[in-house]
Amino acid sequence: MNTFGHRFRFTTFGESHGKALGCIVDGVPAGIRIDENFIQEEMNRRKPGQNKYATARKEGDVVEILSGVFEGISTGTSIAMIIFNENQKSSDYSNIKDLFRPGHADFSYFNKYGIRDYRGGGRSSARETAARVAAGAIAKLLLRELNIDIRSGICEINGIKASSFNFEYVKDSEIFALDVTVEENQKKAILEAKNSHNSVGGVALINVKNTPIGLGEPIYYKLDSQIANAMMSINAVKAVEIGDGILASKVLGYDNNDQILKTGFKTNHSGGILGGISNGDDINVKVYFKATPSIFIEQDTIDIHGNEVSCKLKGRHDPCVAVRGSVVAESMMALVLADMLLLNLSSKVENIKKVYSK
Ligand code: FMN
Repeated sequence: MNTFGHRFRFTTFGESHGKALGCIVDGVPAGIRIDENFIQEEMNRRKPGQNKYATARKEGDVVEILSGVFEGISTGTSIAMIIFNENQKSSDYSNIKDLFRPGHADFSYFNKYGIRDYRGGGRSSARETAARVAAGAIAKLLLRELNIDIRSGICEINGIKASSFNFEYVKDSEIFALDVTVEENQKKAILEAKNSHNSVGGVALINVKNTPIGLGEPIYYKLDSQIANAMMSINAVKAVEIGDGILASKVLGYDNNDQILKTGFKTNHSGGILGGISNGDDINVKVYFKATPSIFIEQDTIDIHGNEVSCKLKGRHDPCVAVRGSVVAESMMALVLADMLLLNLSSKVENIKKVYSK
């Protein structure tokens, strides 16, 4: 299944070492200014090869719009975008073509489909997330019309936690750190792991400002359930917390409830979502990424014939996927919210009358 969303939906295609990746975004309302520079800036935030904390694979990640936009404005038809792969090195994978890399999707893909594209993991590679960022940029352009702002940053690397969150600082940080006071130690943790041929995990925080009240479609398309679904669909994501998340199960009701005043909620433990519907407060979500599976330490595995073999990987890899993953999480948040905005339009008859009554 390669499609996500109901009213604002996108489909991605392409493999890590194939000719191109891309997406088709359907349900985009007509009349949105499609700022191609903005789409490219979003791609550039995610793209690899930018510093020593990311994979050395160099990709331009230039997006070409094929349809759905006329003279810079969305036409209401499907927007197709394509990103050509430029820097594949399939030879890095020839020595592992018959074996299953630990921590990767190789074993499960091969057992499910009986065939696998071993070059960089094929479709299971996080290269696919480039297409999501392109689709997410279109969603963000819609959200922008309503002044809904999504930001993200890294709040934890290898257990080293941020104690304050400065989303402005993220833009200046090579690892998108939210807290300058722990940034150096977080960077050190990444480089130490990288230099010892290992990898680290991390946590991204996604924050949404100015969310309208009412987004989310109970019962089976609740906002929090779809955010969790969207985030868990990102490669290497192993857990998602909405608001206080796990902490909410450890404190007393009085301490967890967000009491309400005329001026708004006194606190925001819920992360801006109650009963699966946005309550107008900031949406806060933490996304937990595991340590990069491709490491350069020898590991045990089996090959496609069931023989035990030793796995020695080559290639270029992110030592901490949470960093670039945070941009993907931001895009997925935009895509969920765009879908929820459109779905919510039919929640009341008054809304329908506003459009159709003469
Ligand atoms: N895994 C690697 O082994 N090397 C990488 O360079 C790499 N880059 C990634 C970049 C991003 C932005 C993301 C989100 C993930 C990346 N991953 C990388 C993670 C793998 O794609 C992922 O762990 C693998 O496909 C197995 O899937 P699972 O961890 O979701 O079970």
